[in-house]
Amino acid sequence: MAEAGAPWPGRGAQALGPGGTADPAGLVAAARDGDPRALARLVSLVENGSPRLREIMKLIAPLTGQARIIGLTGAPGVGKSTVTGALVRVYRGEGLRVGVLAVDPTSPFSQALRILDAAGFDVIMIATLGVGQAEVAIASLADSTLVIVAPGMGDSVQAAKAGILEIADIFVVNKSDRPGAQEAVRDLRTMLAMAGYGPGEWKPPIVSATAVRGEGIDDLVGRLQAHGAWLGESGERDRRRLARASEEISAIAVAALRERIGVLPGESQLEDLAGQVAAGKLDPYAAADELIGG
Ligand SMILES: Nc1nc2c(ncn2[C@@H]2O[C@H](COP(=O)(O)OP(=O)(O)OP(=O)(O)O)[C@@H](O)[C@H]2O)c(=O)[nH]1
Ligand SMILES: [Mg+2]
Repeated sequence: MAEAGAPWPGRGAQALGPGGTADPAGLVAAARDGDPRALARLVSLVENGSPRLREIMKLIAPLTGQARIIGLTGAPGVGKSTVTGALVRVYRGEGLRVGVLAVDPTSPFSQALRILDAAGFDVIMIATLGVGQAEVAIASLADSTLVIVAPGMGDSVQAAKAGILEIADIFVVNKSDRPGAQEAVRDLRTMLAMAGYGPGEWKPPIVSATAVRGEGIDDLVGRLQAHGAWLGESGERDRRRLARASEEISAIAVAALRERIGVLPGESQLEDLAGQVAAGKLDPYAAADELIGG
């Protein structure tokens, strides 16, 4: 999943021992030095739930929180990849290290994100497709979320329905070379006007772009910079990061509890208790107590 494309020269695989095993501290150091193989190895270790996951997370904790995280979301084909590519070129042109994560919402991408952050990337772009859970997940992880729409696909209307207003920090009307682009901008403007924003609130700007030609990208970069500044001044960055951290802790704690009490289907204790409850031998509250009490 991590296409953490390497903008730096690779330094070989010195952190990798025989059989691809490696000591996490060596891998982290190598990844921070710009070794793409060490980075890929770390990402795959966390994604595959390696027994060394905890050790890795502990090691990288003090190294995280530096990267600027930009989320991109929008219906299939609106131009997420094209916009990502254009932004990556601009940021790399400024000498920044940029990582790109393509998100599969079922995988623990927040941990891959942490790895990239700890590895010293200045900017991390995360993109997904489709409407639904993944978008919300991206918005909760990103500092700035771009909602991309394209004309003639009913996207802006669809966007409003999907509650995308709440997650958008910046709207991008891409494919502005196509008919209907101005209408899409107008629709979004109307929607934003109806939403109403108070003083001190961030009102999502609308950027018109033709990403295939690189048009509108400078404007977008400027808006991203302004949003970044607002995040800092308003205290919103800290609020978002706190919310992200508590979500992460809860998710890990709930998963650990589930594992501990064996709530997964097919686990023997649950099955046994279910049998007793179904047969009227035990009430469900008592059964739940027994499950938790272990
Ligand atoms: N006319 C026009 N086409 C564009 C523009 N930007 C992207 N495209 C084209 O639209 C198609 C889809 O672009 P992608 O960037 O792959 O879109 P995406 O949102 O990443 O698509 P998925 O990942 O499949 O959801 C490609 O053929 C692009 O070349 C644009 O500004 N104008
Ligand atoms: Mg794409």
